[in-house]
Amino acid sequence: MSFRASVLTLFPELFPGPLGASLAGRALAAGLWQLEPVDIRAFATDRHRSVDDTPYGGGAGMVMRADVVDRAVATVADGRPLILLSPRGRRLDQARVAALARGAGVVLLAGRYEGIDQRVIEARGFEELSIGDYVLAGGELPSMVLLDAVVRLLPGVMGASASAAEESFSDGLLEYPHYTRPPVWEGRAVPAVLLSGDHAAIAAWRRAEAERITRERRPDLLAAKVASRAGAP
Ligand code: 9D3
Repeated sequence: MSFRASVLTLFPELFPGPLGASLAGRALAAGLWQLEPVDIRAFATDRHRSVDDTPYGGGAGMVMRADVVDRAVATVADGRPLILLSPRGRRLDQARVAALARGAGVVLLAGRYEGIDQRVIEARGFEELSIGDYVLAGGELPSMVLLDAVVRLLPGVMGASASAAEESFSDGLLEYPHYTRPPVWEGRAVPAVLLSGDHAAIAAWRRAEAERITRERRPDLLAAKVASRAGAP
């Protein structure tokens, strides 16, 4: 009944990889989610276990076969969202991550080669998601990125205080700067307000810093905030 992630891949041995360590790894061991790598090559039928072929119309590279991919999908499809990690997908964002975390799980298809036969994408209704505008060798690392982002939001994975901090951060600003001991390091002092004990002044300073950093680095986030608010703080 816990969140179930099936990952269809030609490299099942890459999993759990980093998802077996730290927060996601502890949650996996605790049964808060399940990870099921599915070896696409197990669904090849010919002597050479081929999963790819040359593209109709010509061109560079190889294309993953619709029939082989579809047989792999059929063994796990149960109504969970079907997601193809793809450089031409819509960009993954925190809103999609949060929506996925509220559901029963995901079926992720990690592509290799130039791409996947379009017919299986359409026939199964795959949603295509990218993790950013740079070129990777395949969809396995993006699958892990998506799962890392989703798993930390599952009930019981983060502590209550971290979850509360998460909600207050979801106001669309980048984070304010953090400091800990020592109070002076290599001639650099911690901002005095943080040592003042004045909690209202500290909250105001952090807010102002978060806004300054967001304005300098990600003005698009501020624009999105202005566009989305109807008299909110
Ligand atoms: C020359 C055309 N290439 C598209 C930019 C082909 C191509 C390159 C790399 C096809 C697949 C890949 C492998 N990448 C992914 O599968 C992938 C990915 C990525 O490369 N960047 C960001 N997000 C993602 S999600 C899956």
